[in-house]
Amino acid sequence: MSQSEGAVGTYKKWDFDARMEVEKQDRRKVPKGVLSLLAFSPERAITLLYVLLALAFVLFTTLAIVNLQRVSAAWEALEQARTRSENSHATAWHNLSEVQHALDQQLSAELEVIHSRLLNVSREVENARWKMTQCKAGCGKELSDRVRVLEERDTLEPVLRQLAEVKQEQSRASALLDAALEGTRNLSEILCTSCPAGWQQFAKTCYFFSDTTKPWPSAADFCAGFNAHLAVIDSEQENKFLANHIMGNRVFWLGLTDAHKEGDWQWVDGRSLSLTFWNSGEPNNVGHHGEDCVTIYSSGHWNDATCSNSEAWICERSC
Ligand code: 2F8
Ligand code: CA
Repeated sequence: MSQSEGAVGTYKKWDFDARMEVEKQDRRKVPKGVLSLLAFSPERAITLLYVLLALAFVLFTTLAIVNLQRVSAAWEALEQARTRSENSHATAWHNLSEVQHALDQQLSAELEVIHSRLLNVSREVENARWKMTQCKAGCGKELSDRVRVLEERDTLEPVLRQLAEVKQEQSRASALLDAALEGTRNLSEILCTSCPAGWQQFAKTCYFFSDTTKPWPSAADFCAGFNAHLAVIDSEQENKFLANHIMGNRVFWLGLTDAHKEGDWQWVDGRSLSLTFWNSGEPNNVGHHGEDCVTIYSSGHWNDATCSNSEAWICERSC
């Protein structure tokens, strides 16, 4: 590089640096846009300021209105909530007072019941007290009597229990005996093939129809002499069988009498009278001596007759 070329370069660099410095200083003083606006005229700047003020006013008013609306809505919501709260409070109060009323009623009813029970109890207590004052020696005796009865009952209890057991045993033994007797009877019936001469057989039993007559006691003795007794009737078939062997208007003594007690008819073998074939109007116990012995007609009907009368008779014995 030449010397002149070096001088021009130095000058250019100095000029450029000077301009840069001026620009820097300008930038430091005022913003460029505002300065350019204000730079036109003061009226225009004032107008601009008014516009800005108006805008600020509008913005402020808008914000105020919005806030007012929000406050109003909040107030309304608050009012509604207060109304709801008041309503629910009133409802709750109403319900509560109803419940209280019901409880009051229930309580007073229960109190009345308790009161009446207490009255009863106090009456009973009063009654018992009165009885105690009235009850002196007599009650003591009554009490001791009751205690004695209770003690006796305690003593008797085992004896009664034993007695019941004995009765049970007796009843069992009696049942066994009955069964054994039944077996014996069946056996004797099986073994029974024929009756003595002159005796009639019916259902394993032999019967003797007399040709002569005797008073009832003698007839009974006669039968006993043959290991038999006057006829005892315990079925309709048996009564019919006997009636069929009676001819005409003949009558025969049966083994039935009430000689021991009027009206209490008993068979000679000890069986009680249950099945009867009394003739119409019998037994009538007529005559001076009464009628304590029974005869059977050919019709099969019975009549009470005087025992001392002389009549035919029927003996009976097992085969
Ligand atoms: O001999 C006594 C007898 O007389 C009548 O029978 C024939 C009586 N009968 C009537 O009166 C129906 C029996 O009762 C009486 O025993
Ligand atoms: Ca009679």
